[in-house]
Amino acid sequence: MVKYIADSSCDIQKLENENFESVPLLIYTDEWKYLDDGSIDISEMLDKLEKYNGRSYTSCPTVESWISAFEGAGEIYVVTITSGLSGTYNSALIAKDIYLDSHPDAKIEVFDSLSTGPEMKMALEKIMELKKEGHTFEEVCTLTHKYLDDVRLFFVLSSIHNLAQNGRVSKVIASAVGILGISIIGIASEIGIIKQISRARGDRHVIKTLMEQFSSVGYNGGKISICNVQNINLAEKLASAIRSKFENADISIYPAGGLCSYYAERNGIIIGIET
Ligand code: X90
Repeated sequence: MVKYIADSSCDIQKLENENFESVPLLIYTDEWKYLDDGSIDISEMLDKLEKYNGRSYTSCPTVESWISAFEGAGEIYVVTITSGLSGTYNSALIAKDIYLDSHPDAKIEVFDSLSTGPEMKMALEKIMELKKEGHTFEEVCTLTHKYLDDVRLFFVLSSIHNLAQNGRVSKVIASAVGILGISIIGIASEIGIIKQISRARGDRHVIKTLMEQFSSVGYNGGKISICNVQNINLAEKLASAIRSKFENADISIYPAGGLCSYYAERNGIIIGIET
């Protein structure tokens, strides 16, 4: 059996393919915890966190949870959140070694997305498409690594409180926390960490900046995936700006799951684009 697996930072609990499985990360405080398995009421979680004065944290999927997702499969494709910010990729590699000990004929590839959310979803869709076209395991691996090189991830955040609290942004970026009304625009860097590229005030300015960025990385009407944390409005405004230049662009808009909602915070959007 073939299996397609991602950690829950890919925002998707179900894909068209029934052999897809999401492996949850954990979001927690000293008092409660949320397993990011699709059961989180995002709006409630955000409210609760915004009112909470203590610290909050996340942790990567356990090795056991990866292994139980692999169970029964002989050909396995795993896409993880960036190894630059999370231990998730490593825990998947450990699970792979353990699984191969007891299933020596299995084939497993773990893709480090050096990114998150939409880029992971796009990689999974690519893998499924390549399998449908009849490619071998080795070909799917090569072509997917190449695809990941060509997809770019952008984000717009109006708070980086949780990223800063958990040491996932540099001190320089963290010093901007709380400047009201300013959004931070950034990208996943080549080594899979957060890189700020601009700041903007107001949706119009945000969209103008993004459109300039997209053309500077060579966007030419390809596929775009936009996940949003309770900000469908900005996602749709961006989609219509893109469509006004590229009429037939294939754009999907969907809500962020638990992990990305926690880090991108309310009003954040994360965008994957094919270049
Ligand atoms: O292992 C863990 O506990 C998970 C840590 C995840 C840390 C970062 C998640 C960022 C999610 C923020 C905008 C996009 C960032 C681009 C990443 C290179 C969303």
